[in-house]
Amino acid sequence: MVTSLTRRSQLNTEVGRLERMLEIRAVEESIQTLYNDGHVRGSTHLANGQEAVSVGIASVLRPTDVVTCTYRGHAAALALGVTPEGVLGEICGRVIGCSGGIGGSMHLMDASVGLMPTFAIVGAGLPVAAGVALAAKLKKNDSVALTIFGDGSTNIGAFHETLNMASIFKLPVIFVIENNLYGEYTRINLSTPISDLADRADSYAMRKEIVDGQDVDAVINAIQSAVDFARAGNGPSLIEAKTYRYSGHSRSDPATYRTPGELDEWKKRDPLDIAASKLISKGALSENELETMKSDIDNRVAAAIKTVLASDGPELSALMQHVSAKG
Ligand SMILES: Cc1ncc(C[n+]2csc(CCOP(=O)(O)OP(=O)(O)O)c2C)c(N)n1
Ligand SMILES: [Mg+2]
Repeated sequence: MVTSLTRRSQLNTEVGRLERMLEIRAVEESIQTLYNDGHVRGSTHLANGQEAVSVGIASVLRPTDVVTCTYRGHAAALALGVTPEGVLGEICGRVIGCSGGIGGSMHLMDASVGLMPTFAIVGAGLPVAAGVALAAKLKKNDSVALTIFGDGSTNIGAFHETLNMASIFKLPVIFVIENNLYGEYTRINLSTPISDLADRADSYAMRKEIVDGQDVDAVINAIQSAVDFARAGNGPSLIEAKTYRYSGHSRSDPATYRTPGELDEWKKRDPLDIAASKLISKGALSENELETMKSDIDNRVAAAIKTVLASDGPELSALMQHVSAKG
């Protein structure tokens, strides 16, 4: 059986990283179809266009490090190692889902690869990551925590409070902003008075870096430096990955509020194309091998969907599991 841990180790090669980014894109596209066909209850948020950020992060972290991220977390879950069956099963509310089908699209988790349940509340993953980092520091176990969140989240109180505390306590935590230029239906220039969000680190005397979020190698370098810095006991970093989401905010949003032409411009710098052409130009991959890789992925995703749709939803009693109350 393929485990999340074995899938994580597949990111050790450049070809493996491209393959995972292609898989994420294929899974995300299939989610939109599953949603349109009525298999997904509630909402769902795609991260297509942002694959290099998740794969870059997962390529650097150890499975014993901890990650928190948002409702836009399918890509991070797949990158960290969760199988397509685990992600699609959860999104369709089946027991084979990575949270047993009781969490849904916004609540993916897999402790074996360090993924805490993903957060639907904007900014909520940041203080939790800082808490995990504080525990690692007290236990002196050399682990780091990393939290992924959007540009809009940098306007929320939890962002500022957490950065301040992380800096004062020199916590081994890495804050990663996926700056995709939109928070829900609002463009960043209408909500935020600065364009380089990494500059917010200055208020907290924190190390910062801006990175091209379309280039997985650039993301790896930025994350590696921040992780080395944190493991050496120097404290947190704020990394801003400049990226773009191809879909609307969620499920049926056609994103008509976008600046005309903007999507096409970003697609010219597609993270999958950038990674594939680098490998092809240095002779590490042929066009034929790339096509075979893509059709193998399509077949695997189609098989995963078949398995998911044939599997059961959780029993009603599952609602009361993992729930506690103090009388
Ligand atoms: C505390 C809170 N406020 C508002 C919302 C509604 N909401 C959901 S997503 C979102 C936009 C967040 O944008 P951003 O942080 O840029 O992340 P992105 O969706 O672009 O990845 C908002 C306002 C929420 N979930 N939680
Ligand atoms: Mg955003």
